[in-house]
Amino acid sequence: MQTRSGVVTQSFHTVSEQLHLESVEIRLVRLPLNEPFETSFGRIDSRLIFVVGVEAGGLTGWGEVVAAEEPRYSYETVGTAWHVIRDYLAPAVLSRSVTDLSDLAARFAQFRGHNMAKAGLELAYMDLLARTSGQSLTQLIGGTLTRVPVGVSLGIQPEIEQLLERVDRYLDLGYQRIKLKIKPGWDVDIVRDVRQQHPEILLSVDANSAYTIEDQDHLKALDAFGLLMLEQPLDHDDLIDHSKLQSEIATPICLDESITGLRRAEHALDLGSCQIINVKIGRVGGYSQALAIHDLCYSRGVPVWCGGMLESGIGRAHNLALASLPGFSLPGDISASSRYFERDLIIPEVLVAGDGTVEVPRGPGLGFEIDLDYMKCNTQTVERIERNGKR
Ligand code: OSB
Ligand code: MG
Repeated sequence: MQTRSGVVTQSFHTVSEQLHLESVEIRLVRLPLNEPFETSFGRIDSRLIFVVGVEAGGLTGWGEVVAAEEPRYSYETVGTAWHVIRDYLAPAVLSRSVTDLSDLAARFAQFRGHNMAKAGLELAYMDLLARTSGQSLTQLIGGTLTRVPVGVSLGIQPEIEQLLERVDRYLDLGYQRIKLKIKPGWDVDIVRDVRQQHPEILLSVDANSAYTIEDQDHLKALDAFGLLMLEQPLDHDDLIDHSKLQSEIATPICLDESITGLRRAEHALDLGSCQIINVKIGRVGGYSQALAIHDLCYSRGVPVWCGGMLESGIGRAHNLALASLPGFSLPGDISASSRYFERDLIIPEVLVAGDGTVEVPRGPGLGFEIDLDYMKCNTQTVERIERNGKR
């Protein structure tokens, strides 16, 4: 059977169910964070979760738009996604039956950018498609792993003591890899301290674009600590300077922000801008692009892993399905629900086992129940776009 790019697994193209979508529901749900999360671009105390629901034939598919409230990680925000889904993407989905994922992606491709908005609808569509055909998402996309290895992303702390305490805490919980957020002034020294305490662990750092190529010598100092990778040190849209930096340092560069789709991934690999890719379904515009990037990297032997965006359980469940593909050979940023939220939007919550793995759900669709009561009682805004153009 012809596979997606001649490489991987079973083809989900065989699942062809014409889906006559009746409505798209968009909803903003405020969830408090257990503790503030700080990166090189700022600190947040709660998460405004953007939930997307699509309906057909009495079933609902669920997705999540991972955009933040402020345009820092990306130019997209919950506000821009709301506008783009309500006014452009939802009408495009509702205008006529959807044949398959590539039909959906082709309709979205006429609109430039806004990948997180597009991904939110693709996720909901794929959950619905899986439920309609009585499969789990992992089955639908050709996942092979039944449990996926996970790591944790630790934000910038006021003092090194707090960071060391959190490293110990998450290692005790079993997490297989520790990722430290870094920025100028919170980098080489803290990495040295963590490495001294834990000489053997898988350790990586993520700069979220906090440096420039002028910082090359400073970043080279990280080579002393045997890091698994240095994630996105330079500009969010840069491939050229990353290529220069990679030729000067030994630590493998992993790109996150810079990889906005398949073409960018190809260019990054061709230019030698990175050795590893962080795949986020939201950043690349949905399953169609995420699967294609996975296939490209798998065929070239480039490791990929599944990134996170402080998703609720809905986005987290989709990440688990994605991370079950065979090319996801490094631990993902897929932590337990309780790492961020007191109570999640899904039942049961996502749990990390003592061996640092999470079970890939096998039930229909995303494999979790949605906690509708909790979702409704935390909803700030909700709007329904219907097939006949009514709102
Ligand atoms: O750069 O990977 C990132 C969170 C929000 C925005 C960007 C990033 C992150 C994380 C946290 O690192 C990953 C997670 O645990 O969801
Ligand atoms: Mg990152």
